[in-house]
Amino acid sequence: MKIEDFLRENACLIDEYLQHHFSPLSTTSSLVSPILYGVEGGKKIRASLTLATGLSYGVEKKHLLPVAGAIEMIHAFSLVHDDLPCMDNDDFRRGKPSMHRAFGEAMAVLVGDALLVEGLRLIAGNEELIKLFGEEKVLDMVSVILKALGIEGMVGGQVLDLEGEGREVREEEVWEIYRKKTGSFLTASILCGAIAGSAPPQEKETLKNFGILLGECFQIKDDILDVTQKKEVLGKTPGKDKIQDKATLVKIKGVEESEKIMKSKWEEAVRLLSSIPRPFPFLLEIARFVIEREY
Ligand code: GRG
Repeated sequence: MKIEDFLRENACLIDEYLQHHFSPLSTTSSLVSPILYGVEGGKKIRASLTLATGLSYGVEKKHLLPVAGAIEMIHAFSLVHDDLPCMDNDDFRRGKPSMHRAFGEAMAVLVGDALLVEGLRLIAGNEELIKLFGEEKVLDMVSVILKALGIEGMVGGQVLDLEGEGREVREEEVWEIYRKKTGSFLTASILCGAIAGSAPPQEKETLKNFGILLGECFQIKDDILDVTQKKEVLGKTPGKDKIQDKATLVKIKGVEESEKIMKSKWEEAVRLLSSIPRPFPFLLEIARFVIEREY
């Protein structure tokens, strides 16, 4: 199966799963339609990382769907809050008006909150998941996600990202922003699949290091696309990093050198993954997609 087909199939499954999950609530809560607006579309890379890893450990895709769905809800939360006027102030996301442009700022804050909390609840409060994987693994998934979102993860990275605007930054600061803001949650998405599949601790450690490298590649590519891609393909406003004078590798090294660094990080990631004596066909293909993607 081609990676584009794998991603497309997963995107449909996740959208359908969440539609179905929230439909009983849709008559009682006006939050449901903006929640679905926030989750729909996008590449669903993080969900696919969970599914790809779990599949390599023999877990059935249908059993991983609540976890992958939750991962995408939490990712969507981060995009909704990232786009707010007090953050990166973006009017477009996934080829449509960003949440605060479509539903207003107060609602966007609340929808983001709901996506985060309900996403976590989809794992932590899911009896079916507890029956399938056991309480310990479910708790493990929740702690891995929370660690990835906390001070040493996404929220800490976002603070550094905002503090890095409009000033000279050292390369090491950029790597810290990339690892915390982007890499930590990508890594958690992989680890959730590994936990579901009872991966041995040493393999989880290797997958974690793979995730960190993949996160760095992902954010370098994101920053390159911000400079080189058109709005219609990107689905969001390009050229914003320069306007906001963001701390990016492209700002320090330029596009060409950043490409080279990204490719060498990707090679290292592939080497690392190949050291686990188990095939990871989809994970390897996602890693290639991450560096070759055009959006
Ligand atoms: C965790 C409490 C807490 C707060 C979060 C808003 C915020 C604080 C952090 C922002 C994190 C963020 C949005 C990082 C950027 C990561 C990134 C490059 C996202 C784009 O991901 P894609 O390209 O998007 O996978 P699609 O639309 O394809 O899903």
